[in-house]
Formats: sequence, C-alpha cells, structure tokens
Amino acid sequence: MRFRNLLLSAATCAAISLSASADLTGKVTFSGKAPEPKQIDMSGVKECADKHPDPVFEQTLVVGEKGELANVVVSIKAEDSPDLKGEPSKDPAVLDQKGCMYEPHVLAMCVGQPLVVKNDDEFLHNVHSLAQENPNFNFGQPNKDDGKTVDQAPKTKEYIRIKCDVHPWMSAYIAVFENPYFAVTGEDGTYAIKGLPDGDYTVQFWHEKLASTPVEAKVTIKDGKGELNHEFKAEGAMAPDTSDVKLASMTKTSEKSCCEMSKKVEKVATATPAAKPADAQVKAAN
Ligand SMILES: [Cu+2]
Repeated sequence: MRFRNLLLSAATCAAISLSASADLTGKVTFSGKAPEPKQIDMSGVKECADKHPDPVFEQTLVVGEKGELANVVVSIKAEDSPDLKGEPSKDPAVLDQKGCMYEPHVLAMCVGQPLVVKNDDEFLHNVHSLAQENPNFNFGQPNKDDGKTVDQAPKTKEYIRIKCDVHPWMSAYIAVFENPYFAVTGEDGTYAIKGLPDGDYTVQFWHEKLASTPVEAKVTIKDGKGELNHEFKAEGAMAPDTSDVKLASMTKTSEKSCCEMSKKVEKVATATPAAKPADAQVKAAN
C-alpha cells in the first residue's frame, strides 16, 4: 500500500515515467475480414484535393494486415478506481487540421488539460464539437494557425465527436478522462498505460465504430506488469449508421456496458467468449 500511495502522489495526466511503476500493455485486433476503407472524395474542393496526390481513405476503421486495430481508446474506468486521481498535464492535447483531415483522428486527454486546435492549412476550417456532457466549441480558423487554445475545454468524461463545417468528411474524436490512465492504440494495435499501481482494474475499450459504448474487461496488475489484449469480431460488429445525429447520440459513455467481460490477467491467460455477437471478445495474454 505504501508503494501505491507513492505512485498516487506522483501521478499526473502527463506521460508517467516512474521507473517503479507498472505498465498495462496489450494489443487490440479485429478478427475476420475488415471492410474496404472508403476513399474520401475531395475533388469538389480543389484546395483540399491539391494536398493529396495519393488517395485518402476514411479513418473510421483502420485495420492492419494482421488485424491490428488503430484508434481504440483504452482507459481505466475511474468509477471502479476512485483512488486513481491525477493532476492534468500542463502540456496541451493538440488536434491539428492538415490536408483537410484531422490529426490525430482520435485524441485522448485529461479533464483540466489544455486543448489546442491547430490549422496546418492556409485556408478555412471550422472546428465544431458535438459534446453532450461538455461545453461545446465551434470556431473558424481561416488561415494557418500554430494553435488556438480552446476556451471551452472539456470538463467531464466523454467521447466527443468533432467535425468541420466546411469539409463534411472531416471527423475526429476527443476522448476525455478524469484520471491519467489512458492510451490510444497505434497502427500496430498496441497500447501502453503506464504508472498503474498493482491492483484490480476495469479497463474500457472504446472504438467509434465497434464500441461506441465501451466494452469492459477486468485486469489485475501484479508485480508491476499486466497485459490485456482485446479482439473485436467482424461479424455483427459494424454499426450501419454513421450519420451525425446517430454518432452524436452514441458518444456519451454509458455506465451500463452492454457486454461486460471480465478476465484477470496474471501469469495464466484464458479467453472468454463474448456474450453478444456485436461485442468484442476479450482475450488475455500473459
Ligand atoms: Cu475543414
């Protein structure tokens, strides 16, 4: 417990690099055949099309050759770990608009952390948040902009959709958390949440298309290590409607995860099948 308290006192929303702290790591995959990504048609807006000599594809579902799934937000459920508090980072979370696309497509940040929106393009974007639990922002950036700090920064946990009112294909998400224990999977599907004290946690996996209500799994961090992999199954996993209205209504985190999976990860790993076809299968690896 002394070790735990030491970690808690040092926790911040910034990247935690305590040598004695534990990591939760894992990989998120998509099983089965992923649908072909849709190409974005920018031909009607010359200034955008000119930025892209090669085709640009939607980032709604980014799956690698071996099923590696990007843009999954992995977090420690704060409600189940009320002791896990942390100070927000002073380093801002940065959302860029570049070539008429958002970078990153999914941004995770902590309540209280500054949020900055950049414009890498020398023409107008209008960034517009569709939050339901947080104050919304909606402003234009007519020229290149090294970064505007958002006055209405998020104040509570939510998965917030962001869109551009000028370019309808532009879409991003900002995931907001109340503790510093979160990560977004990269193109290799992996994630790492650093600085977790030993203990039992509820992990939430959110994906804009596959799990707009986060899927949950249990993990035990023991002796400084924990690993939790996660697999989304292709069949039945695809939500059919991606309209703005639908997406906006889906972004709020529900306390009632439709398929709560649990698995303790220690030295031994077993797999637990999903209870519903639309949800993920949770696998734990040692
Ligand atoms: Cu735009």
